[in-house]
Amino acid sequence: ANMDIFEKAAEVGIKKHPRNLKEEVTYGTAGFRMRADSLDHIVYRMGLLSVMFSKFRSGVTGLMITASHNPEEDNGVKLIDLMGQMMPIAWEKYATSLANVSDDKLVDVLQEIAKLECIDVTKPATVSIGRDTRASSLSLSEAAVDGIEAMKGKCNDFGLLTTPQLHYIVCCQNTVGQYGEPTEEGYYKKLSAAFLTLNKNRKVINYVPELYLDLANGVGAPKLQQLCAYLGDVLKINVCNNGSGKLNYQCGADFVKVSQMQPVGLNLEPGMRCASFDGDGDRLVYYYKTSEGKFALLDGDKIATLFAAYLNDLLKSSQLKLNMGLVQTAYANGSSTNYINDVMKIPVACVPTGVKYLHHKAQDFDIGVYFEANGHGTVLFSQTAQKLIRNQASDNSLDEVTRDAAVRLATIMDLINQTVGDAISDMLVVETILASKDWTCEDWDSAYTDLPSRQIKIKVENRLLVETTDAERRTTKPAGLQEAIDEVVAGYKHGRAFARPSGTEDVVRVYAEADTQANADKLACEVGLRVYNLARGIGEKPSV
Ligand code: G16
Repeated sequence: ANMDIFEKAAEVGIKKHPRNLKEEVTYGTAGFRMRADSLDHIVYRMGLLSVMFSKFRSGVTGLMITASHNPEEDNGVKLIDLMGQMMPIAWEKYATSLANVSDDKLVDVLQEIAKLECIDVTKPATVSIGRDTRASSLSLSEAAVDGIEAMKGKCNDFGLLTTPQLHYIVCCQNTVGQYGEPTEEGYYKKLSAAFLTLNKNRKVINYVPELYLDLANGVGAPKLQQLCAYLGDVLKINVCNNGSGKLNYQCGADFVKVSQMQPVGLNLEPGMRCASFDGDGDRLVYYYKTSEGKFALLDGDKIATLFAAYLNDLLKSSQLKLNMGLVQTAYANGSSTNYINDVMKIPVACVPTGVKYLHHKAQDFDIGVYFEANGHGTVLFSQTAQKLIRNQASDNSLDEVTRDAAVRLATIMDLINQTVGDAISDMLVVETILASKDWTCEDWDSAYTDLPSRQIKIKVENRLLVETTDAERRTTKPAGLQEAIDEVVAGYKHGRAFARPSGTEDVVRVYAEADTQANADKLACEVGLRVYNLARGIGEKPSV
C-alpha cells in the first residue's frame, strides 16, 4: 500500500511540481530558504514529508511558508513538531535528500524514509499550515497542500499567520486544548487575558503605556491589529511599516539590530519607547533615543536579562526552589554574558545559531531563558516547574506575598509562548515587566553597557567552505583562517570576533566587538578581509 501512495505522490510531483533547480540545497538554520521561484517543488516535497512525519509521530505536524527576515524575493519552508518545536535535527537529512532528488527517484527516497523510520503510510495524518504575507506565499502554500493531499494527509490551512502563531496552534492541537484553544482567536484570548490580569491595578509614574511599533511590513501587521482589539487602553500601540511598504526594507528587527539605526517611517524622539518585529513576527528588539540624542538598542540580550532577573525575583518571593539557566549564541554581547555570570549569578550556556539549538539547551533547566541577540527567544518551564508553580499559586495556606508572587509567575507562563520565540508574546512580557517595575527604557538599559559591536556579510564562492567549532566561535576551515582572525583580534582592547556561514542567506557573517565603535567597525572589516582572502571572496572587498 505504501508503494501505491508513493507512486501517486511522484506522479503529481512530476506533473504539477517538477524539480527545476540544479544546485543542491540543504535544510538550514530555519528550513529551506532561497529565491521564491526555485521553491515550488521543494515545498511540494515538504508537504509529503510533513505527512510522513505526522504518521511517524502519530500527531499533528506543522508546515510554515516564510523567509522571515530575508528580502521579499526570497521565501522558505520549515516543519514543526508536535509540541510546537522545530522538526528534530535527525529528520533534516530526509528533508535535504527529498529536496534534492530527481523527479524519477522520488519514490525511492520516500520508500527509504518509510523503511528507516518504520512508517506505515496507511495510518491517518494531519498537517497544519500557515504562511506569511510575501507575494509568493499563497502559491507555495498551495504546493504544500498538494503534497499533503497526494500523501493522503488531512490539511488544516490556517492561511496568514505569524510563525509563532502556527507553532502555538500545533501545540494546542496535540495537547487537546491543554495549552490553549487551537485557533488564532484562542491565541489572542490566551495572551490578552494573561496580559490584562498582570497589568490590573498597576501603579505607574515613569512607565508610559504607549509603544511605537515597526511591523516590518510583514504578517505581524494584520495580526497586531487583531490583538489590539483585546488589549483595550491598557497599552496604546502606534504602528508604522504596517504593510504599505516593502517587506523588511529599511525596517524590521533585523535591519534595526544590524544597522543599529531606527527604521524608516519612525520619527524617533527622546521619551519614545519603540520596538520592531521581523517579517514573520518571531523576533523583537526595542530601542529609544537617549536624552543626548543617541540611538540606543535593547536587543535580545537585554530582553533575556530583563526576563531572567524578573523571573528570578518572582521565584525568590514565591519561595520556589527551581533552577534557572540562560542560553545565548556567539552573537551575545560580551557585556551581557559577564553581567549574567558575575552579577546575576545565573549559569549561561552558548550554542550554535538557530532556535532549534537554543530551545534544546534551555530544556536542561527548570526554567530556561533563551534568546539570540537578534531578538529571537522565549522562556521554557519544565513540567516539574509548571506543576510546582501552579501548586504554589493555589496553596491557600501561604502568606499573601508568597502566593501573589506564585500567581504572577503562573500568569506569566500563560503570557509566554513556550513553543518558540514570539514577537507579540515577548512584547507583552517586556511591557508587563517594565510596568511592574515602573521603568523607562533608560532604567532597563542601565543594568550593563553593551560593548560596541559590528556585523557584516561577506560574499564568497561557496560559504560552506567555512566550517566552525566551539558553538561557532572558531573556524576549522579554510586552513589558516582562525590563526589569521586570532592575530587580528589580539590587537584590539576587549576584542572578540568570529566568522560563520549563514544558514539562511548565501553569505559568510562576521561579528566583532571592541572597546569603541570605530574599533569594532575596523575589527569586523579586518576579519572580513581575512575571510574574503582565505575563503574565496567575490565582489567588493570589505572596507570601513
Ligand atoms: C533565522 C533563525 C534564527 C537565526 C537567523 C539567522 O531567523 O530562526 O535562529 O538567528 O535565521 O540565521 P543565519 O545567521 O544562520 O542566517 P529568522 O527570523 O530569519 O527565521
